[in-house]
Amino acid sequence: MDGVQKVLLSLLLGLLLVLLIFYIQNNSFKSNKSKSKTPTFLIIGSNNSGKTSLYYKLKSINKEELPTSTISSLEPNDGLIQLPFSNEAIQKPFRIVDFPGHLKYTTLLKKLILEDITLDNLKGIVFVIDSSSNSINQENKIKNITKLIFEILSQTEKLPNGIDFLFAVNKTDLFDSLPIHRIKTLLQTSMNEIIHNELNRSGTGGYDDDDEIESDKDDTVRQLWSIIVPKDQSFRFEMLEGNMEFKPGSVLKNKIEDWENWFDERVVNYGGM
Ligand SMILES: Nc1nc2c(ncn2[C@@H]2O[C@H](COP(=O)(O)OP(=O)(O)OP(=O)(O)O)[C@@H](O)[C@H]2O)c(=O)[nH]1
Ligand SMILES: [Mg+2]
Repeated sequence: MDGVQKVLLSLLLGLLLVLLIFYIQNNSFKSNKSKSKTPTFLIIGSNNSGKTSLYYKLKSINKEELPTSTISSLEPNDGLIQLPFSNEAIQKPFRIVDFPGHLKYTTLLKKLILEDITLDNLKGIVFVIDSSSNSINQENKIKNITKLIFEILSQTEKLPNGIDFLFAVNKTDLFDSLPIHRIKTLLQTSMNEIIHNELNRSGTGGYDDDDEIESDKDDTVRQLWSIIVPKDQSFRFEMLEGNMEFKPGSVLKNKIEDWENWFDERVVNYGGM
């Protein structure tokens, strides 16, 4: 092969490579685009609460195979489930995403909600909580849970009807599992603290409306919360636009009927059947 042939051959290979990259990018863009139009349910919550176990359990209702065990997730699990569970004849595909629990991923989670799933397609959020007192009593546990709830509600409550949450109080099979009303009260008290700290900071949008310069983003969030929680009142989940349901269960013991029903109700309400 002479020099000219070698140059021509490398040019040809280069061109093929460019075409291949273009083809792959184009196709993955298309599949992302169609995925992001699918109505979606999101599973979030602190780490080790049982999110991935629930994700696979829900998939197994659709007769998909369960993995024998889960490890702490570093990446989201992103798939499809057929809903409603209770009526196979009218099932349609819904996207379901299990997002890892570490607080350090919160910015990524917000990006996923706002830019990938989009609030329009988000049909509900399952917030999984490990109900064992062993877990709840860990230092800063409740605070970390409510920080995440606060961050996500600060986005979802911007919608006129908010987004519905299912607080899936998991691991009720454990002997030290706390009753659901106790968990709800702990979360409510902690949320109240976060909200009032936020609103009493000086700046615009909160209760103490002075003209210090604050970022616009902070101001909108504070304005939103000042409308949700009237001055001198304590936060209650019932004040939110989205429907907030607390339901006990256990993925391990297969006690997830209440949670299945919650999905089915959302799907019927969604009207997309
Ligand atoms: N006792 C009990 N254990 C459970 C239950 N559900 C899940 N687990 C266990 O809890 C551990 C954590 O479960 P995962 O599903 O991996 O938790 P995760 O929320 O996905 O955790 P990260 O990915 O780290 O955020 C595993 O050992 C599960 O077997 C339950 O209902 N009861
Ligand atoms: Mg996981």
